[in-house]
Amino acid sequence: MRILVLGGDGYCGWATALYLSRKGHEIAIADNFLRRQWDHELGVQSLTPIQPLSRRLAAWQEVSGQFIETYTGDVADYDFLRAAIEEFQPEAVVHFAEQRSAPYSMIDRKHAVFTQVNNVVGTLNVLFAIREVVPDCHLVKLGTMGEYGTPNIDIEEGYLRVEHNGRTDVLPFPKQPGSFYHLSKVHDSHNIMFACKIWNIRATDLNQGVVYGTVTEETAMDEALINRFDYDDVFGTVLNRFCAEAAAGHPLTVYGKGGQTRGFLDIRDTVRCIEIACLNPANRGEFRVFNQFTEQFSVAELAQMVQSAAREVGLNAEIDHLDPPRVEAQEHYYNAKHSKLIDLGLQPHYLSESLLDSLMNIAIRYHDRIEVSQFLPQVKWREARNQRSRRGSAQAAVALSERQ
Ligand code: NAD
Ligand code: USQ
Repeated sequence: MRILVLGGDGYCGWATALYLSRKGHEIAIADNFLRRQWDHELGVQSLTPIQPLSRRLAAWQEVSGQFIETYTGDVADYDFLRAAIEEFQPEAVVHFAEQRSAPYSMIDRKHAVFTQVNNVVGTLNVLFAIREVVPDCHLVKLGTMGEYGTPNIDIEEGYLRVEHNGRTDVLPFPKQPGSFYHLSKVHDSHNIMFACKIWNIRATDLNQGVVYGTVTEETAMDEALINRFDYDDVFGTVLNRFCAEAAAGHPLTVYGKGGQTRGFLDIRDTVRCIEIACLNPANRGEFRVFNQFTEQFSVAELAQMVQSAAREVGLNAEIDHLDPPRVEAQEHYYNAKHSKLIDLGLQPHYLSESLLDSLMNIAIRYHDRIEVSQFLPQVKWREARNQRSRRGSAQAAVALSERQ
């Protein structure tokens, strides 16, 4: 297939582009390197030493013999996106190109506005470009499990059968997102659903859980292909952070009681889920939703698992319960369905089997690059101004000022 990967220089996008390329698909990446700019803005860097995209792609061509096309530009710039889609003529567009950090979106007004404009306008542009240029193309859009929040009932895959005053209907599952970032995904979902209905577009919304791990078969083929590993308080996700903390001898930073339960998946399953979605497209006019995760854990369970894994390699990891920086339920019911991708052939990797290889050992290998000042959470949901905001205003990223 001809597959355009928007956001292909990022964490999920890079692993996906290589995986699909190795499978023989014709791949193009579009990215404007905003993610790399956010590292500069925040004064942080990936634990792993990632290479510039051009060097990554040259290394990929050398080890695999496969060429990946690139389009450098902003998905929120319609002329750029339309031209890229016109030239590449994709059969599927995989859309990763959004600002994906909840804490980043909660830094201050500027970052909240930026996140929603970048994400919502980008997705609207993708929808319009598909409609105008490649109406049969399948949109595979990365959503998030966080769109649902933590309701006191089972979470279904996208839709809920509701009985009300003697009548029944199947309606979008209620959304209770927990940050301006997660809200941007809800807005996207509504826009995509509407576009499918009015323009007969085909789309799959992949409500993905928290992704962990760095290593895929492809990124392991050469050091220059290494994927990013974020561990800072803004972009680092919980498991990466716990492993980096253990490797640096810092206590594991559980926010509050640690009963927060989420869906998780290995990055090797992310890339396979994308392939499954591309190979089994939604029908014209269909807005399909899959819950993309393989296991659910509470934050406290994860801390204990990391503590045990650390012990196996001779590290002593303490567990700290910090004042919760976010506004979220710390103890709650959580049971989210996730059978549709399994039914289509996903064979999950489990955390108990990959915690050491794909996370802890990577954290240990690069522990010299860890900055312990990046561990404590600096963005607080209820504070009007916080440390990240003060730093941000001193080193404002070009992109932020351009969009407002
Ligand atoms: P990432 O930040 O590593 O990658 C996103 C990429 O998109 C970056 O390379 C960035 O430069 C690019 N980008 C952002 N805005 C752009 C724009 N306007 N134009 C062009 N390029 C742009 O993020 P990720 O972790 O790879 O996440 C990818 C997608 O998956 C996001 O939509 C995210 O919401 C979703 N997701 C991620 C996770 C996770 O745990 N990482 C979990 C669930 C869902
Ligand atoms: N947490 C801690 N300690 C930490 C970091 C996080 O206790 O040091 C807690 C958070 O409070 C939260 C949970 O761990 O309850 C998950 O936080 P996270 O930062 O790992 O993930 P989250 O903010 O939810 O966002 C990540 C990705 C986002 C994606 C989302 C999937 O950054 O792009 O959409 O996971 S989901 O969680 O299903 O919404």
